[in-house]
Amino acid sequence: MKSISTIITTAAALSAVASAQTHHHKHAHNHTRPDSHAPISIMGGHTHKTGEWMLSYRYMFMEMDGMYKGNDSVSPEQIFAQNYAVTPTRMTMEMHMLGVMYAPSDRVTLSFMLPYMEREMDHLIGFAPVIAANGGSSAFTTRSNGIGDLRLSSLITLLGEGPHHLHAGFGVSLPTGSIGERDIVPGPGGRLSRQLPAAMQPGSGTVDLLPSITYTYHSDQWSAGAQASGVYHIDDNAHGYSLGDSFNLDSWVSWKASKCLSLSTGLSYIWEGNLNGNQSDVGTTAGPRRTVPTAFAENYGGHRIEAVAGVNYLIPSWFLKNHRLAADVRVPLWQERNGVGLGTDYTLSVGWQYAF
Ligand SMILES: [Cu+2]
Repeated sequence: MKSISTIITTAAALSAVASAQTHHHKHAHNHTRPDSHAPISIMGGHTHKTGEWMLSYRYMFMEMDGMYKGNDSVSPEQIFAQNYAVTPTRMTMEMHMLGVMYAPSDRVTLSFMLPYMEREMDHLIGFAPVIAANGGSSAFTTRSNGIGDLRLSSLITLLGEGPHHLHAGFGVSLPTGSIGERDIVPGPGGRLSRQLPAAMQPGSGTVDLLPSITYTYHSDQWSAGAQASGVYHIDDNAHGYSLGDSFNLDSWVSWKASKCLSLSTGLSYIWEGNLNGNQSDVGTTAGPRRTVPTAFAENYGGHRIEAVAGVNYLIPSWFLKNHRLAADVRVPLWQERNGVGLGTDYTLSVGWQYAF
């Protein structure tokens, strides 16, 4: 027993020395508090010190439920009354995202993120010939999954002294995700494999620019941050369209509840433009009717204000020391759609991060 307790004491002492050296080397102020990272759904919210690496995994689940026209929730019958044969009723999007960050210097942090996307969309049919072609059922679901678009960015620290930190992000999204996913979709001609609309495709099909700017402030018990970020699609893709450009404004306040736990709340504004161009391989007519709102560019985009609540946890024990676990949930307080489209219900994000 004596020798076991000696080993434990020695191991604990070595671990304490090792972690003290690590802290000294890695600038203790940055990664030793839970709120040194933004809420987990915000990308590029922190930078690293020279030589640091970070690995991360994020899982995001977004649910969209019910159709909107402008600010108003509308029924499937109201969509059919606008001459559509089919309407979406619900959609879920899941994202698994692997990330690597590396800082060649205190001023520059590089980041690499690769998502895997899974989407599912439920529909109702309001046009008798399509219901007949669907074996008499007025409901169907389409699914897609696959690798999404690879994002490469560099974050440049503009101000890194004292409690204030300001960094700019210059990123590019490369079209590694598919835009040719198909599934069985009923139409007047029967249940056939058809090209899915842009809303269901894992990729954008375009090279996109991802600019951002992030400010954070840290006091002893509190911190706050704000980030403006955008996605700019340079050109049209091989299916004749580009997704709408988008702009996000995120803000958050975090309270350091303990050395390892912080709670945050915030507000975000999310703006997304119309789809540009026509989706060349998506059908637009079902007899005298229009097919489905997602086949038409004017039904993409909109804007919303979301409330965010999150938790960051920095594991304090020496076995998983400095591994981070975080979660946040986003709920729209207000939303407006361009044309007619699914409203956002909520988004849940959870993640693991480890810097070394
Ligand atoms: Cu990081």
